[in-house]
Amino acid sequence: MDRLKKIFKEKSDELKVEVKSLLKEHGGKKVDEVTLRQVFGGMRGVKSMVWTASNLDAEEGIRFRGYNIPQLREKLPTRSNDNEPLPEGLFWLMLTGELPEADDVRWLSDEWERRGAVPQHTYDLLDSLPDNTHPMAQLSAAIVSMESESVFSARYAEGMSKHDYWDATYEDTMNLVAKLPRVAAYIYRKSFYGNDQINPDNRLDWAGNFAHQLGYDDPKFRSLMRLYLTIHADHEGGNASAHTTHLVGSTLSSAYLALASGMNSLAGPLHGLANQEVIKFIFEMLEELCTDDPSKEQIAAFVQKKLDSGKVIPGYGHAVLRQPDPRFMTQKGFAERNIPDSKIVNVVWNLFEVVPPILEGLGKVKNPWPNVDAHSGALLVHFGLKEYTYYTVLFGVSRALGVLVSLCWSRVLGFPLERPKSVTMDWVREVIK
Ligand code: HAX
Repeated sequence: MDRLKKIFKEKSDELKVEVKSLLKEHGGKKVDEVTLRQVFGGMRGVKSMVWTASNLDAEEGIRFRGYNIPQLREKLPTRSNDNEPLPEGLFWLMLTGELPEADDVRWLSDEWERRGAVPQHTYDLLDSLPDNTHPMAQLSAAIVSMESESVFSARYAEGMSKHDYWDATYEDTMNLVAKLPRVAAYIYRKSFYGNDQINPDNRLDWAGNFAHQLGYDDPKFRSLMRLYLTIHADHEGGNASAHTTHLVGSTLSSAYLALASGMNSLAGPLHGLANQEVIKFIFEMLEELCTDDPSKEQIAAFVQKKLDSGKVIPGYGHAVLRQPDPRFMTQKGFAERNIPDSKIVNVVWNLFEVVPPILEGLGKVKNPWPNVDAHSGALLVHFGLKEYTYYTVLFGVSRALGVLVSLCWSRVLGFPLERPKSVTMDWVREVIK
């Protein structure tokens, strides 16, 4: 058993005992009440699942196993000559609850490198798709095609005991995370560089190697990828991509099928696709105003025009957060440290000043502040990655870390098939009488 799996097993054995006795003694305890508004309103805030990897506070933002992003930047191992955390370290932390040592992270980089080969039929499938297939649709199709390699599905077909589900899911998770950057980079080079593919560089870490295979070898871009793939990894369990992965996984679909479903969910413009919509919005604004340095007054007028035409301002608002997203602020910090004079980044910072008061003025937007997607595109554009239809794939590669860790935990804790209750309008009319 490998070193990470061993720690995960030990931790999960402890937690299993705790959960069993907790449910035996307190299983009937009420933890929430549901209002009619929540029933009609996308189940906002309804407490309905356990998610060990991270927790989201409306005011404070995300904490991964208790650590906020500034603490992660301080405590997770880094690559020499870089200050940004390695996503390998976050994966280790989310799975075990323990901060890894530098040597643990090196081991994990090597392990993912060892498991990274992508089946030829996945490349063939991608090659067969029309050029106008959205990169997120390509990612989803590629993940489904790799299901042929699922350890879970193979062992299940052979009659695996339910006590071994966690082990097979761990194997699928490690293999999938290892393969994702190669598949994602293949999609990028195929879609935008005439299928001129770049071989991995085995001396690099997971994120650095991804940057390299995309075709970007600027050390600052590698550094950005390490930070980017860390901060997008998880946002507790209720967001659409996490919840979708959880729901599909609860049917005992393999990690491949569950993750592909989560990616389909991430591909919606109210969720992960907002990162492409933000930069599209900015490009459109700059083109219309015929400047790359619009004034705040010009930006305000453009934002107002969008709102008047019945559109949302992408990158602003959140279902849970009620403050500027710490993931936005972290990216802002990266830009201030590394590329303070970038014009496109400056536009993002001006939007940050202009948009919140306008949204507040509408009187209905619960959170007028920027979310993670408001900043990421401008950083990518600065380094030359301008093909914005690809942006959500980057988000997806990162999000896989959190949702797959949680799938491992769901399997080891034996979470059952998810099946909430729906109601009819007749029931609603009856209940309010
Ligand atoms: N621009 C304009 N109107 C907005 C708005 C925005 N950015 N955010 C919210 N509103 C509107 C809603 O459309 C809603 O209007 P109606 O009552 O007329 O339907 C009203 O304000 C109340 O919405 P809310 O309760 O504040 O927000 P929700 O929890 O319903 O929705 C969303 C949260 C993120 C979907 C929403 O803020 C939005 O559409 N934002 C723009 C898209 C975006 O940035 N999505 C990414 C979110 C983060 C994420 O998941 N990243 O992956």
